[in-house]
Amino acid sequence: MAAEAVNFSAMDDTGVILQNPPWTTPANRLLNAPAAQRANRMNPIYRKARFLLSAPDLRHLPPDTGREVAFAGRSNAGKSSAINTLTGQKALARTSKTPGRTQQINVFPVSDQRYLIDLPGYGFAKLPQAIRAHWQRTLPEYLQRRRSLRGLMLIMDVRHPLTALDQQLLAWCGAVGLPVHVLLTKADKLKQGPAAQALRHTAECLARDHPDTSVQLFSALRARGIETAHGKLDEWLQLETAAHSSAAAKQPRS
Ligand SMILES: Nc1nc2c(ncn2[C@@H]2O[C@H](COP(=O)(O)OP(=O)(O)OP(=O)(O)O)[C@@H](O)[C@H]2O)c(=O)[nH]1
Ligand SMILES: [Mg+2]
Repeated sequence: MAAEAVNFSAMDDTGVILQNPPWTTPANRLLNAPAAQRANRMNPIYRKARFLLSAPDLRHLPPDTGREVAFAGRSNAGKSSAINTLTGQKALARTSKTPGRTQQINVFPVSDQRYLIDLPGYGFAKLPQAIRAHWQRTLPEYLQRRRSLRGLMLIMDVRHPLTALDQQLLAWCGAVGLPVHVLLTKADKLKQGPAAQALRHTAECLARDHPDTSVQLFSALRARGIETAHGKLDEWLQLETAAHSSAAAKQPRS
């Protein structure tokens, strides 16, 4: 897609997508309402999230009967921090300055049969080879087999988006028809101009190669972009609010 085809008046001061630029999916139109309407859609249920279990492999996950959204991305990108910010809890998921902190699949129920899943990161060369090999096998298997998985939050550092491993993950998701929403996180590390430029560049690449993928800026540290991300989670988890009744009618993944 040509760069000039992308409408970048489509960002508010937090850099989230407000209109219907070419890379948004029909479902993303839920995110495009005025601020007051979006506030009504905010679902307090996320604050009730709690820790359930850490699964070393897929066999230890809860029964595959509910709905779940997984947070994936490179080691240290900010997956666990994003879960904490989106649930309004400081230490629900364990975070660390050192890459490779999350090494198991951590499961956080937000309500009955509705889960947030914190995945181990990829791309950290210093992890023991056996651990990396195990995860390289387990991640595609999880994406392919897990029926409860309704969407993937792909967390990318806004300063280093779309690495080769991120592209591989996007390709796997595309192959199994799994919807992806990208959080370009650590947006607080960039000034507004460079952050908007990173959003535009990422959106253009996604529009070209993965047209059903949506993207927004996010900061766990400054709690920016929460409403938009909650909108996506509400939709995928079918967390009922009056404003989301149309999204709840969407077909489950087949
Ligand atoms: N400035 C800033 N720092 C962040 C943000 N999100 C996460 N961090 C920091 O980035 C580091 C890694 O965060 P984590 O949430 O542990 O990252 P992760 O992706 O879960 O890492 P692994 O579990 O090792 O794969 C920590 O030092 C966080 O404080 C953010 O939005 N802004
Ligand atoms: Mg983590």
